[in-house]
Amino acid sequence: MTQFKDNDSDLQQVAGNGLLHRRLFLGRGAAMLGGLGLFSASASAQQGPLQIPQWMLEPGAHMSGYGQRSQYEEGVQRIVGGAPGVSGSGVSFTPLQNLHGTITPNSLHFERHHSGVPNINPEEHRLLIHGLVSRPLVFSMDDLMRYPTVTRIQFLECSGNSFNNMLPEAQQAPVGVLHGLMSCSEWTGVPLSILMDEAGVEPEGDWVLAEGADAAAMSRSIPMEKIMDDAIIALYQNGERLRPENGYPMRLFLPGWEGNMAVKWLRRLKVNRDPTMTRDETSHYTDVLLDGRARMFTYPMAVKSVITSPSTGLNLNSGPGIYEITGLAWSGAGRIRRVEVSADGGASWAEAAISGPALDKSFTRFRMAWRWNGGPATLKSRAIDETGAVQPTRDELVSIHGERSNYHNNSIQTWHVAENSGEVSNVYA
Ligand SMILES: Nc1nc2c(c(=O)[nH]1)N[C@H]1C(S)=C(S)[C@@H](COP(=O)(O)O)O[C@H]1N2
Ligand SMILES: [Mo]
Repeated sequence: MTQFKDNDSDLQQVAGNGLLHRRLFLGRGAAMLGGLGLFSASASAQQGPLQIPQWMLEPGAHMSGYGQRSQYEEGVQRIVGGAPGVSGSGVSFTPLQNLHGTITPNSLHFERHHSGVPNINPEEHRLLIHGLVSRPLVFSMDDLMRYPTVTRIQFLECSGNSFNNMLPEAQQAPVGVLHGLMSCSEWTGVPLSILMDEAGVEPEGDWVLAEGADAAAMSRSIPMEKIMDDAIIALYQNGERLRPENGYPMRLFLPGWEGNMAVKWLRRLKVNRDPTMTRDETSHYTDVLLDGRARMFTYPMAVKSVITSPSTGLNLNSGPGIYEITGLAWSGAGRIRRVEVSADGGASWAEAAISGPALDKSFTRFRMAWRWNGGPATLKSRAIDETGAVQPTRDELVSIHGERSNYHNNSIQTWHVAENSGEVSNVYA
């Protein structure tokens, strides 16, 4: 937890329970805090001259062919889940509590596999486009690498993300376990519209079956409109080739749509008249409604945000003072227009500062300065996207879906800060 020394009585409170104006995180605002000495709470120069540390007494390690993080950071790990006794099927969560900024390092991208990670030799891998096309095509990796590519920074979120918060009792787990089935990367790949145009889609070809080369042969039906709009065959993730666990050597990437449709290890695209009704779009990834029926084909991930710090385990243990509240906001419908934060359980809200340009269908980092007075506090964030859609409360979502729906939970996360101890817990409120 970042804490600033609170010695400025002019910091303007803009909403209940100590929320301060977002200008403290805009432009030269932070420099103003620095000038007031607010950052230097623990950096006093009392200890005398700097010592010469061990690592200055001899040359350091040689260059290396492939970089590794510091040994002191090895504790930052994906949190690996999965059903007992089932090999290869399950999830691993991105440790959002350890990450800042908006890009997820490839090694920490969340994982969801239905039958493990295949070890694919790219020389032998082929992508077939067939069905209602005038010219079926088969691509080797080399063939595909000759096509033009596009590069975009976009999130990927499993529609099962935040399922923990649909359980009857609020779980006390790190924010990564509660919301870490999502990540954000720079994806580079070939626009699928180019390949489809080359194959020549028949007029009645309204759907595309996408199939993976894993043992699950996981497959989904994608509307042709999305395929021709912004779908890509992703080859690179944050500048390097995809990791095996994220679909090497190629995956389908559908900006803003539920993660399940981003078929990894892509081997086949079949153009059809209708959706195929595969196992993954009928038995799973449907939304149970109050009357017991299930809604299929909920594609875009709705507007959402979460405060990543403070959060469970990231307690306010330096006592009362000024803290940074920070988190992520994103929407499958486009850009984030605004993020609001509340410290009094939703009674009042203040606008957070947004870092950098809010990119389309991408993680957007928000920050808010907060003066914690040591009393109890209830923190929430609420995102609004460029379509005007507002993130719902858990109660609002439950009134539509009941509590039996595991998917598409975009409701507001609430953190409770305990009086005095500053311990943070997950609550439903
Ligand atoms: N072939 C194949 N594609 C797949 C899956 C899979 O198990 N097999 N899992 C899907 C699910 S449910 C999600 S949420 C995303 C996860 O992508 P990631 O593991 O790269 O995070 O991939 C999707 N694509
Ligand atoms: Mo998923």
